[in-house]
Amino acid sequence: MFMDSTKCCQDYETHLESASIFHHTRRFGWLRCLICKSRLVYQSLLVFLFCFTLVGAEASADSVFEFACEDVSSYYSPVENLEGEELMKKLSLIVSNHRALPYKKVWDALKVLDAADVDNPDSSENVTEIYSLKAVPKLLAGKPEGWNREHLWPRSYGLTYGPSLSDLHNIRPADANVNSSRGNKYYGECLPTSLDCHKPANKEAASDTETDKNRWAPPFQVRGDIARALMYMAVSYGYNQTDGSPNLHLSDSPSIKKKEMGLLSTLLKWNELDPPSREEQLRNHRVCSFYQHNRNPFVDHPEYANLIWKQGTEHYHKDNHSVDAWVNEFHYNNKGKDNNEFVEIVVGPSTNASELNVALYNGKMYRFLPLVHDTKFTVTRDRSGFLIYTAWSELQNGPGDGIELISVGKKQQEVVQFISYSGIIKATDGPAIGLESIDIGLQETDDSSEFDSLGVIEKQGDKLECRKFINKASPRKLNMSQILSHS
Ligand SMILES: *[C@@H]1O[C@H](CO)[C@@H](O)[C@H](O)[C@H]1NC(C)=O
Ligand SMILES: *[C@@H]1O[C@H](CO)[C@@H](O)[C@H](O)[C@H]1NC(C)=O
Ligand SMILES: *[C@@H]1O[C@H](CO)[C@@H](O)[C@H](O)[C@H]1NC(C)=O
Ligand SMILES: *[C@@H]1O[C@H](CO)[C@@H](O)[C@H](O)[C@H]1NC(C)=O
Ligand SMILES: *[C@@H]1O[C@H](CO)[C@@H](O)[C@H](O)[C@H]1NC(C)=O
Ligand SMILES: CC(=O)N[C@H]1CO[C@H](CO)[C@@H](O)[C@@H]1O
Repeated sequence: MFMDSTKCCQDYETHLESASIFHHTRRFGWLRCLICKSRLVYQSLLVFLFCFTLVGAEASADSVFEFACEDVSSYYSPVENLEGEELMKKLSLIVSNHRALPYKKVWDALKVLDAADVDNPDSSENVTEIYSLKAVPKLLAGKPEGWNREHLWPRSYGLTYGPSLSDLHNIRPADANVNSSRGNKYYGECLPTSLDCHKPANKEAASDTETDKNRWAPPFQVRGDIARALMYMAVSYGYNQTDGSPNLHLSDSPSIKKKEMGLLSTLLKWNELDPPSREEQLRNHRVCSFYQHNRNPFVDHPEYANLIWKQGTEHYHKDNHSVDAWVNEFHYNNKGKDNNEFVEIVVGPSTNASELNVALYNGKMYRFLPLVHDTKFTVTRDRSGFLIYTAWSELQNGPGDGIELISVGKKQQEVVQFISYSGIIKATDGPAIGLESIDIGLQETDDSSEFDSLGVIEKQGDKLECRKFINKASPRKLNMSQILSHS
């Protein structure tokens, strides 16, 4: 009995240190401690006094009160092994029952959640604006020369005066001018044929933003953040809305009338290209602990996105590939700072390289490189007529890492090759989802030279024979000892 109650107060103090910056939540710390203690079945007056004394000594203490959302693994345990609509519904039940803030309280919450100094949010004098990524003084909240509350999922797409309007997962500070130029455009990159594409999207917006008549693309650094925020909205407000609020949905044909925001396929892509950052995870945690007592599942589990929305996509794997291409050589680890990292793909004369992508895996997929990406890959032609595509790209070191080659045809995508270099891995998302890799059985180490590489010396169909090239990496060139064969 004594142990339990003491723990109550100890947790309370530990929590304090990590969260001592949050003055506004401290104030009722003592009360929460009492609440916590009253939940202990064997509470005693003695312990009560003991604890109360501690509270007195730590007058600025935060609470021990743990919200369900703080235990991340139990929070998601009900959705284990689910996918598709079932996963979405279950997630909705988990996240939708949150504590909604009054809309006017959102200002103060953003000053903490989006503070420019993420590690010292309370003392930080600025917030970071979402589309310009510039710091702006907190004091300019709501001022025409300052920042305002940007709804990533626009109000016109179905937010009413219910909890959806003030949901902190969906609101970010934005420069007042940039906010108004985004208006209620849906998210997407300009079409290549677009005649009215502006880059940047606004003179105050970051240089890597763009917009046309209907679409709006935020800076690369936050594209994934925004995608995951919209996915949260579609899940949290996708079902059973009351008081006349519509259910929200994502789609590739956005419609204000149908409350369908988009572009879904673009958001899925951004989720993969820009995985959750530390800042984004910290923000999610703070929304849970200090405000809404719920989490954005897609920040904790970005792979849920494809499990829900990519159900319709056919994953097509066959043994006899119509595609003649393979990962031929790569370098990922050496002594000291990794240098000269690259991946080289060989493409046979009958294969259209525009339809090939490389996906880099670290258990999950974390980077996607289209072969025709003009800044990533260089292309050289071998005497045999084979093309050699080489990207100087960082590759992960360590277990669970792999490289995948995908062919993206008209309707279907085909995993052409999925290799790994530190044991077999099973992909948990991306195009290889559910597939096991072929381990090439060779590794580089922290003692490798920056001129080493691993590469194919012979290929017969799907069978690869690889070799470690010590000090003889040959990016952009086939190795002499390599025998090309059309499978
Ligand atoms: C929607 O309401 C129905 C009927 O009350 C309920 O069975 C279901 O669980 C609800 N679904 C979600 C996702 O809230
Ligand atoms: C806050 O932002 C302003 C620009 O808006 C900048 O001049 C100032 O240095 C920033 N403060 C800090 C502490 O970074
Ligand atoms: C941000 O822009 C939207 C769309 O133009 C507008 O409805 C909203 O009022 C703006 N927010 C503020 C606080 O000005
Ligand atoms: C692959 O091709 C071989 C011979 O060309 C054939 O026997 C085999 O059935 C094919 N496999 C598949 C999965 O199509
Ligand atoms: C190669 O694929 C791209 C993209 O699908 C397509 O636009 C192009 O026409 C193809 N080229 C050939 C020669 O088939
Ligand atoms: C291991 C191996 O066969 N390496 C060969 C790769 O190609 C170079 C020439 O480009 C040869 O010198 C190496 O022996």
